Amino acid sequence: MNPSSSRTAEKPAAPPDNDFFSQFDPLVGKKLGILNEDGTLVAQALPSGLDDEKLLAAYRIMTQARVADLKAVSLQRQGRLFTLPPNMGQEACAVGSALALEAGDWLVPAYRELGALLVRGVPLSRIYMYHGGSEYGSVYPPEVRVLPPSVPISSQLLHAVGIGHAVNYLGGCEVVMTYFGDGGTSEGDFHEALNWAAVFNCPVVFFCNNNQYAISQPRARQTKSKTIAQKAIAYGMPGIQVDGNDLPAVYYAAREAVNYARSGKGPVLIEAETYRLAAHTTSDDPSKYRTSEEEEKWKGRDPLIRMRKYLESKNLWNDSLEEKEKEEAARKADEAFREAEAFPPNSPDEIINHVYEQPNDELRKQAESLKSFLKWKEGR
Ligand SMILES: Cc1ncc(C[n+]2csc(CCOP(=O)(O)OP(=O)(O)O)c2C)c(N)n1
Repeated sequence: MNPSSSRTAEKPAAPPDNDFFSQFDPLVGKKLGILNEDGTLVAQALPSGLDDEKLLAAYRIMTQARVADLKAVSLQRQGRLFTLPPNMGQEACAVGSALALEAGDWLVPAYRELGALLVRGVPLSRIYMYHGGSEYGSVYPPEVRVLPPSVPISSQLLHAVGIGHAVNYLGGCEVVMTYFGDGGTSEGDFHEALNWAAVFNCPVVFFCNNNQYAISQPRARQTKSKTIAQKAIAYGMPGIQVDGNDLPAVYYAAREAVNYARSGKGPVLIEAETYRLAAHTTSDDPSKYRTSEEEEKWKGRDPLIRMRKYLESKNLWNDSLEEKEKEEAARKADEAFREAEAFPPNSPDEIINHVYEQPNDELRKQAESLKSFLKWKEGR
């Protein structure tokens, strides 16, 4: 699934106002759901466009993301990668949303969207390189139209709106999908981005991974709003809450949002309710702020288990296919890491090279300070 850079998507006719989104009043908090936790269907049918082939492809990428993520955490524990943010539990959000994009659309991630990057064709080796401290890990093939991960919270939303604005200016028909967490909604950048996108009708889908925590801060400490989706009302755009552990539901919400944005009607805010099953980063200890009861409850809602149960009920999957898929995913992850290992971390002098045309005094000072720290560390 490697999108080409050609503008393949046609600008469709504008749908009637809010026909899809008006079913999901974000103030009431009625969530879009398609698969129950036991893998049975909530409604009679899956949304159109989700045929067996697409569901299997989605499950395979979710599996690849899970296996690659667990491997990354293990490599970090061995000291072979640096601090990283695990994705476990959020695979349906990442994969379901990215699958709704067309070739030529743009994806502007935060740092917990491994599955979305894989959908777009970002090589896994680049992701490992990034976590291994090599700047080459941020260089993606241009045709995937994915920006590098963004760690400054919500700053990427403004970049996404900038791209959306450029699309309008150039008369294009691409859509931009951008990601952030529940904590990201407390940043000024979030409000500026949504406001600008709405005022100027930018074709941007704002995808909030509401994983219940911003490091140790629970969602209740970010906002007094009943839902995050309802913030859309203030900016004058549709907002929808979706079960983020339900791949078909995420895909459906994202596809409707992408169609809406592409038709020239402007941005949409999606709040996907999910849970990060692992720590915030490999430097975090969630037992300090979460109960094991809460973690167990969410483990039962694991998006991979739910999809697997559904696929098995349709005779599309079984234990032997599962085993083979995991082996293949592990083989690909091993190969990607071997490739990444050939790219060592950049030196302090190298990392300041591309901030400005020429490094300024402040950057040189920072590089010197990092060099003395590394020297001290080596001598310990
Ligand atoms: C502008 C900025 N402020 C603070 C931080 C430190 N920080 C890193 S992750 C994080 C929490 C983000 O939580 P959320 O947006 O919910 O995303 P999640 O990590 O849960 O996916 C914070 C405060 C940062 N990276 N950038």
